[in-house]
Amino acid sequence: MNPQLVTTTEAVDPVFMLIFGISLVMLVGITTVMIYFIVKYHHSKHPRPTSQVRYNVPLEIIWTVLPTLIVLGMFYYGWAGYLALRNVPEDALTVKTTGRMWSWTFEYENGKISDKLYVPVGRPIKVTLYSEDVLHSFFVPAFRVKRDLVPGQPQYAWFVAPEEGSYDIFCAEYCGRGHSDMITTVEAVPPEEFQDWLAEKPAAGKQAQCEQLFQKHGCLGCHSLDGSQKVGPTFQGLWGKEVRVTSDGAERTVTADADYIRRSIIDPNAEIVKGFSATMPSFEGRIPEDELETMIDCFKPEAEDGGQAAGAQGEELFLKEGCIGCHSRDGTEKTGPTFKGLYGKEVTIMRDGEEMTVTADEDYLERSIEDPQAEIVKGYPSIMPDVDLTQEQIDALVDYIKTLK
Ligand code: HEC
Ligand code: HEC
Ligand SMILES: [Cu+2]
Repeated sequence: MNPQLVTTTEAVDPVFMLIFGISLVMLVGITTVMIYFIVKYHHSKHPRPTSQVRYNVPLEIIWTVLPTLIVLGMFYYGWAGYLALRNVPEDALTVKTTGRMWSWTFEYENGKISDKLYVPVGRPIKVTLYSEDVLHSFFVPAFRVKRDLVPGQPQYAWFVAPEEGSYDIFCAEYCGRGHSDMITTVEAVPPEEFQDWLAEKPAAGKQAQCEQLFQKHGCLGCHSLDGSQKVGPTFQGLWGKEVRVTSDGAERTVTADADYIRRSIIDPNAEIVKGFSATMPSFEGRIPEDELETMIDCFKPEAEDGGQAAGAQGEELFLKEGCIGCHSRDGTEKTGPTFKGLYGKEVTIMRDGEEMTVTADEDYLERSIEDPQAEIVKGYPSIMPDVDLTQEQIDALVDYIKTLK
């Protein structure tokens, strides 16, 4: 048998059916014979033992050899199936999988990190399994794959997704309070789509999105992002600037805040920037409201001064350091509070045994990450680990949390 020709499902299912079938025949057969004997040799029909048979050689041989063959047969198929599970096909794609309380992260050969296991359909995938804390177990029922993660002892498993789809991944080893949150999926996609996904830069964050948005609505024909002069003023450094404008024939100074920028886009001719002519068309009704809000956000300095790169780094850390195991980004409750809308929120905490309310500003977020036990959010257990991070990493995480509105 060449184990490399089968998938994990093909390796496991026949063995399972064989053993299950034999067990079923045994159960039914033995029970039937047992009931038959109970009736036939009942005490009421045979008050005294009458049999004089002492031994029966052919019978002894049959019931020794037959079960031995059956058991050896089960062993053989089981062993062959096991080999198929342990021999990873040579063209397998390796994905480093880390389990920790209570999340999974997947790291690809090019460094891309994800919280879902994206795989191309039809290609064998080797997952190398690492645990950062306690025992976990990587379990994908659809592919009959289950392997324990042992701290300090790398493990592996492999599988092939034969069809597109989303397949559950569970942790099959009880690992504490958030164990049931340790779920994610294998996302099997066509190979081309997988390549595109793999090549996508996580750093293509807000800045690229903003540029795309400005491009889409044609703003960059008249405005630059780099300070150079075009038909209109540059967008660089606009946020918070004092701008001289003419409105209703009178000149005055306004501060370029969100309101001003919104007015400038919706009703550009109400206030004309000094030194420019009223050539900007109105975009009223031409930009959907959500895009308009994103666009106004794009003027905020983080979008320009590299803070966004830190945000992308923050997202990577959020996945890599396992914050995602206890904190959601979409408002769902996990073991810890969600990060959605956290920045700027009023949080009730316990500090030195006293209850108080603080505002979740940068300082607070930084303290929460640096010294998680000093202030405990009310209603939550004080189980957040003290993760070893550099100042730069903490800043990146704080920046990232700020973007989760
Ligand atoms: C046809 C050229 C043109 C296009 C297209 C254009 N603008 Fe303008 N924009 C101008 C000019 C000229 C001014 C300066 C005069 C004024 O205030 O109307 C200006 C002013 C502004 C201002 C105020 C700038 C300041 O320094 O105070 C903002 C903000 C702005 N535009 C945003 C946008 C956005 C966003 C888009 C795309 C949705 C856009 N513009 C598309 C020409 C244009
Ligand atoms: C094992 C689960 C767990 C992990 C992993 C974890 N946290 Fe927490 N975190 C918690 C819990 C529980 C709380 C609430 C209790 C407290 O304040 O300590 C919390 C609180 C916080 C708070 C304050 C939240 C608020 O609503 O005020 C921040 C910020 C935070 N964590 C950041 C992080 C970051 C960043 C990481 C990743 C480096 C991380 N946490 C990893 C469990 C976790
Ligand atoms: Cu687990």
